Amino acid sequence: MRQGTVIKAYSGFYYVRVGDTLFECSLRGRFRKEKQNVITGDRVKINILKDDKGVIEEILPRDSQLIRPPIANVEQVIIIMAVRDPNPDLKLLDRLLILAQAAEISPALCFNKAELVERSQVEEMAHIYLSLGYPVVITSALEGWGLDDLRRLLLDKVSVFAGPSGVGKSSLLNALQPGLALKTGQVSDKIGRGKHTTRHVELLPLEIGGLVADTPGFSTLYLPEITPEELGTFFPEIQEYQGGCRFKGCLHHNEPQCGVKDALEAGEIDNRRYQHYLELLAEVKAKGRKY
Ligand SMILES: Nc1nc2c(ncn2[C@@H]2O[C@H](COP(=O)(O)OP(=O)(O)O)[C@@H](O)[C@H]2O)c(=O)[nH]1
Ligand SMILES: [Mg+2]
Ligand SMILES: [Zn+2]
Repeated sequence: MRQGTVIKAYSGFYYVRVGDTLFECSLRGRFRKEKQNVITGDRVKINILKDDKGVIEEILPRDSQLIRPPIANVEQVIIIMAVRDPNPDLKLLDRLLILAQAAEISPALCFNKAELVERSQVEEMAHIYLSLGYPVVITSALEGWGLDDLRRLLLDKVSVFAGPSGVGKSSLLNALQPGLALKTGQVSDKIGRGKHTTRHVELLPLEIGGLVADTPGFSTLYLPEITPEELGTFFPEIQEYQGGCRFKGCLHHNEPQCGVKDALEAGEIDNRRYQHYLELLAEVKAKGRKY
């Protein structure tokens, strides 16, 4: 048996990539009986029948799973924002960072359309996230630079792109690998809505090694069921300064003698990030009350 990765599922067949070869596989009947479903990204063991045909014999345990779009074993989310047109939505960016970490998927950031503003302006934004320990790349899909940095991030990993429509996700993939010829300038990101709910997800193999989903990750932006106390664990700067909080379980909001608020006042914590933390905290608390 050979081990491979399901890169798409379509019309009852599963396309499994083993090394550089693609096999069209069916599923052993017992998986259907056991109601074990196979989704894009699953690592499977197959028996090769002949030519490019095979049968999936075994499904290996998943490390992670995105629900919408349904992809297993995603290792990395590349959060993409344009520096202009549309202006970066930093609140959405912070939310996507939390969603990625809560799903145990490593986030990285990409600021695209960087040729549209002064370099110093992009670097200022990049610096905030770099200093928190997140990988950041700065690109222009239009002018074709920063792409090697992006390739280095994607190398040998299973990644999805995330970010608003129009920031250049499809353009970046095309610039990375022109053979992909993905449609750009289209509002094709709204999967799971309207009539196109059955749209299948495909992982695109990169020539450099690595797989990227052809649809953006996280179509739902609701925070998962995390407690107010957990929220802070997804903010590296809160982790860094909460040792200075007087009260155990401090939420760094109205509590006195708070190390995080002290750091904020000292300018050690970015004020906008802290405001986003408070907004997300309110959301998590409101959600908790419903149950
Ligand atoms: N100026 C500029 N425009 C870009 C860049 N990358 C993409 N675009 C344009 O932005 C628009 C949206 O791009 P698209 O790739 O469809 O974005 P998506 O919705 O995130 O997939 C298109 O008109 C692209 O030509 C860039 O680096 N610079
Ligand atoms: Mg697109
Ligand atoms: Zn505190």
